[in-house]
Amino acid sequence: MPVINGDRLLRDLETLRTFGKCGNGVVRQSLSEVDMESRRWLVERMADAGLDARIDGIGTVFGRSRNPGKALLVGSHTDTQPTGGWLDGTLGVMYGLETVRAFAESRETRDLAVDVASWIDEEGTFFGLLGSKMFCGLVGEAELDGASDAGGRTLRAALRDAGLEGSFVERCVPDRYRAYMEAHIEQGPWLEEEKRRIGVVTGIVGIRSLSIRFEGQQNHAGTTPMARRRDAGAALVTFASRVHEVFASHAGPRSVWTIGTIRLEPGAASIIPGRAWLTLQFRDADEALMDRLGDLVEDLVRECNACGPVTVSIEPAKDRTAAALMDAGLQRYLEAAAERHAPGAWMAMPSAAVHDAQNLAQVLPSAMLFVPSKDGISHAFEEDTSREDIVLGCQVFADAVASILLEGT
Ligand code: HGY
Ligand code: MN
Ligand code: MN
Repeated sequence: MPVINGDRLLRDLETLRTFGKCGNGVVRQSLSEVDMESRRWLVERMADAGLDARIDGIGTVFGRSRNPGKALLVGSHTDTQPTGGWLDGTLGVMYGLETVRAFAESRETRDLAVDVASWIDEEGTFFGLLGSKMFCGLVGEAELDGASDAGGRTLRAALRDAGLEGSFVERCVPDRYRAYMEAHIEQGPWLEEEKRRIGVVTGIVGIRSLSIRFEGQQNHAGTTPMARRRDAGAALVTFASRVHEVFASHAGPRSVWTIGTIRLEPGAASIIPGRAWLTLQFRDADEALMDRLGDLVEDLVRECNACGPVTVSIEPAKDRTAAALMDAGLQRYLEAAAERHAPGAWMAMPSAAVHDAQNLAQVLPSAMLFVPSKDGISHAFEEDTSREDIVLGCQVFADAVASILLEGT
């Protein structure tokens, strides 16, 4: 079986980390200059590994194998949250590259075909899980026309500035592939708490993100009597506390919800906010339950509008991705490889984070492997994984990929 080169893997992960390095973390949001620099570097590394590599028209870096036969597609992402960790996404892309190189160095695997992708904008700077949704035909051009970042810069303008406008966009040709596999850091505490080193993912949660808008009247914070105010900020705070009350009594055991951004306009201590917005994101493996939570949000909007004096509305959902189960057959290959390299130190587990694999699962048999996150921390500069776990995870991953492609050859 192929033997991965741990030093080479770690060296490339550390080099990729330098693009947007900020303390121990990384700031490398989709289509930023530093993101495009990192994508050009990744194209070179893929080409060095013998792949036909390019950045496609939406920003995804795609490396296609020249080898014959059914291929296995490996991917993840290299864009980050506004303040992100160095391994979120990058681990899975570099596992794919290292798998290609290790396969080339082994007589048994050198003719196997493995394509590697770094899907653009998994983190939703413009549009959540954008690259994998485009590849799988899950998003239309009209939705992209409305996509913009937090500062109001449109996706179209960012693609134009990056020189990508009008370039060919990679689309999935299902017949080419045996399966899709993605490795990722767990981003939670469970592997560490259970003293396991490998996670085999059983399923991935769905996600909904809503933007709630509050329209009141900007006015003087001193001269405006309380009874005459239309304070958008006060309405937002009331709404937010009602969300936590109502969701807590209707959510499921694995439901999570987050009010991650709040904006008051104009945002000055002596001015009553005339407008306000909050983003409400919720997740669960049960789509019907998420539909019910969405209905509860609409009930709360009606409740707030009934008592006034601020007008509340829901702006079109920014990100919506369905929950997905991972392929049972592929999980067996990951379990067998984990048992070979980490006997008794692995476990099957759900993913509470969303991943590109849940889009690929709509068009290909798909599976995921997790490695532990130190202290369960992610989406923060403190995100880290031990070097030993990073290298072990890659060997297990490459082993499983080889078994899948060699089966039946
Ligand atoms: O939010 C998530 O689950 C992913 O890390 N973007
Ligand atoms: Mn992330
Ligand atoms: Mn990620």
